[in-house]
Amino acid sequence: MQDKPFEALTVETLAGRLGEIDILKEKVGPDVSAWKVREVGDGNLNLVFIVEGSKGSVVVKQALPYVRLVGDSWPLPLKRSFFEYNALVRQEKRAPGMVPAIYHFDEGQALIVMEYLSPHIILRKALIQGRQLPRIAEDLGLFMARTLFRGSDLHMETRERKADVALFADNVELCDITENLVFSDPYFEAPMNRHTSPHLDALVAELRADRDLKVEAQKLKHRFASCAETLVHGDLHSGSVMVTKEDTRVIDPEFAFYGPMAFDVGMLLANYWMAFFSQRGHETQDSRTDMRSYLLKVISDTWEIFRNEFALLWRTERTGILYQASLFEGRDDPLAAEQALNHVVRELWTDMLGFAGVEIHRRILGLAHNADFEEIEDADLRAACEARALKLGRHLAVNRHRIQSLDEINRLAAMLDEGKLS
Ligand code: SR1
Ligand code: MG
Repeated sequence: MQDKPFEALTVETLAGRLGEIDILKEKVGPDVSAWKVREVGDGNLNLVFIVEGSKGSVVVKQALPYVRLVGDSWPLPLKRSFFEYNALVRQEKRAPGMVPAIYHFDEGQALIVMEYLSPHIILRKALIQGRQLPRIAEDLGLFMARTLFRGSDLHMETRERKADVALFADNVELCDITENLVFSDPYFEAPMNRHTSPHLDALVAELRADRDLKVEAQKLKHRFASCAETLVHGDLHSGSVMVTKEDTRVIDPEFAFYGPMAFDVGMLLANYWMAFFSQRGHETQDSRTDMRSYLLKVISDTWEIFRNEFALLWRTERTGILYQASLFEGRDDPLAAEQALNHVVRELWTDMLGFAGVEIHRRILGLAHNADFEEIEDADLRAACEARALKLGRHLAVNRHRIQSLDEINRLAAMLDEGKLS
């Protein structure tokens, strides 16, 4: 039997088209005519529906054959839904309980039916509102260490890993988005770029003329494109995390592919630094001083938790072909494996800082901006916040091999934020 051709769901057609799927009736309720459907997608790419019924609710996420943000002038393959589904399955195995439960996947219609997370909200929205989430550093530090370590040749059986590298290598178009939007477009006048103008024009010209910065951005792109170390989430910013005070979940891994281990960590920390610099734009009568301190602490804690968990997995789960235990755990040299671990963590550190730097730049200079800054209505104030972030981003990308600690970076961030450095 031939598969039905792809058709985008609508609020009106969803119940009729998905009402026969047993798991949906079980989760939402048997009376399909009573289902309430809302479209809530506010991301750049896909449709997202919440379906409510007498028994409960589910989320239906469907890819569109184009980039929603731009329209059908930018086609984008539906197969990204396949990669998202497969990444979610692997993430659940490697870091249990950290992604939504998956109820149903339809490859032809590019749709995933999954757990409705409630009362969760998107982390980015929470941070803009000035809400402090007590669990994010620990939960996301552990999530990254577990998924990144367990998806690499440090842990996996290498035949299985190579097959998986080949599977995800077909996620070409989403990698292409990142390769252009993150690593190249911010550094020249790419057609879809925009920035707060004229306020940032001089700084933007300076950054685009900065030879050291452009070389570093291309070195990072080189790592991104050619270093198939582990299955990365590929788009781990604060819009890809849903939170309550008690729970943290990671969503939206459609950009997943085998890439450099530090990419997810750098992207996440970059989004925290941007949240930090945007706080002055959201400060009304309520001071955001505590929120700023909280965000800097989240950054330091996330890295520390990531590093400690990575070290624990190194000592207890290093079953793969890299730095193989039989070579390093001899009785005569107990420190050899620790020396190798220090080397690997040092490389993660410098890569992470570089990826953070370019992620900051692309969110202010490129096509896809962050609500953290976009929701600051006063353009003077927004530009002031963005300029500080751009300067930190340049420092991270260019000086990453010389930077020793997050304390050092956070002190610099605080000085920029307080106008003590220009
Ligand atoms: C054209 S897509 C723009 C951005 O949206 C996604 O969330 C990714 O971050 C991508 O770079
Ligand atoms: Mg997304």
